[in-house]
Amino acid sequence: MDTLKANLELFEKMVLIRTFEETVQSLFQKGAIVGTTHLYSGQEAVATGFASALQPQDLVAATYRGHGHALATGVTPQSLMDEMLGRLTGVCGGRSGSMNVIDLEHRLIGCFGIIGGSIGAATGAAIALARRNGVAIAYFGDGAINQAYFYECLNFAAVRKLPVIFVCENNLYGEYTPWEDVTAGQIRARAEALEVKSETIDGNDVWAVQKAALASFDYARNGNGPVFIEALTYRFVGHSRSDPGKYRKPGELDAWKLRDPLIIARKRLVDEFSFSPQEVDAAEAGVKKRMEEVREQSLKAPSPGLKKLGSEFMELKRTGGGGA
Ligand SMILES: Cc1ncc(C[n+]2csc(CCOP(=O)(O)OP(=O)(O)O)c2C)c(N)n1
Ligand SMILES: [Mg+2]
Repeated sequence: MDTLKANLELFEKMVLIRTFEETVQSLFQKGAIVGTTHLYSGQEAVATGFASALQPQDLVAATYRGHGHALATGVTPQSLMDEMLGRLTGVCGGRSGSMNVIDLEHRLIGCFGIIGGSIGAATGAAIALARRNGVAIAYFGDGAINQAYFYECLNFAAVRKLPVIFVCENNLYGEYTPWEDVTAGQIRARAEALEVKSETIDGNDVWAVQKAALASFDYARNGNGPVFIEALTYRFVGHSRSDPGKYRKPGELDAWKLRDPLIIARKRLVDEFSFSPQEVDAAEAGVKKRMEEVREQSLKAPSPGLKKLGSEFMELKRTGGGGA
């Protein structure tokens, strides 16, 4: 694919993720989506940049803030939106909710509600991938690095030279707590102590992320062992469904909004990649129109059928299976 087109596609992918999240938010507020949601708005460049370096044999593990990772990896917007609405046509048949999406067809081995679950899954997958020229990528937050298994997995991957890319998305908060209140020293120091190749990058510039991603995949795929990336970014919305974000420092959100990944990408497309503002606008409008169609189709999609779910539940109770 020519580079100019590929650059525009990075922007389109980020618009897709942002618009998807705005749609989820509005459907949630209307009561059409139940449970909870953790939106990725503001962090789009991280998943988009890393996904642009994936090869077909690679595998991805993400978090409960995983809609963006899923879309970037290749899960279709329709199947994901259907899933959000609990429909039969959803990527997991309407049973995963927002937090636990999995799509093996599109390399997504899971989105994990347990903090750091992605780290264990990707490290395990890398044992197999090492024999298939593949790389596993684990996305997780700044809060996950204080979980014990982060150290176990990083150490194991380093000792066994496993092809894992550990991507810590430092969005400054774990729920409502600033990362530095619960974390001693610098985040990257953990990787440095284990002599794991590491880098801190601007997680809001999709081309900076892509550059780091290409180098990381190359390094890991060639048998050199894991890579640890700290991507500096910020979420523009609350931690989850009803968080008004009162813990943010004054002016912090506004300052980060000036560094919105979509604004940065738009500027670079025009200034460096010779797109006209009208071409960028048209690309954005095209994605938004597509998402509107997705939303309409999802609202008409069939529900799994409560009767069937009910009888399965009774069967599990009868046989004592399923932990119901
Ligand atoms: C093992 C575990 N402990 C606690 C929680 C509750 N919890 C949900 S999200 C969260 C904060 C995680 O912050 P971070 O890793 O920075 O990710 P972010 O939400 O910022 O993307 C916590 C503590 C959990 N889901 N799993
Ligand atoms: Mg965080």
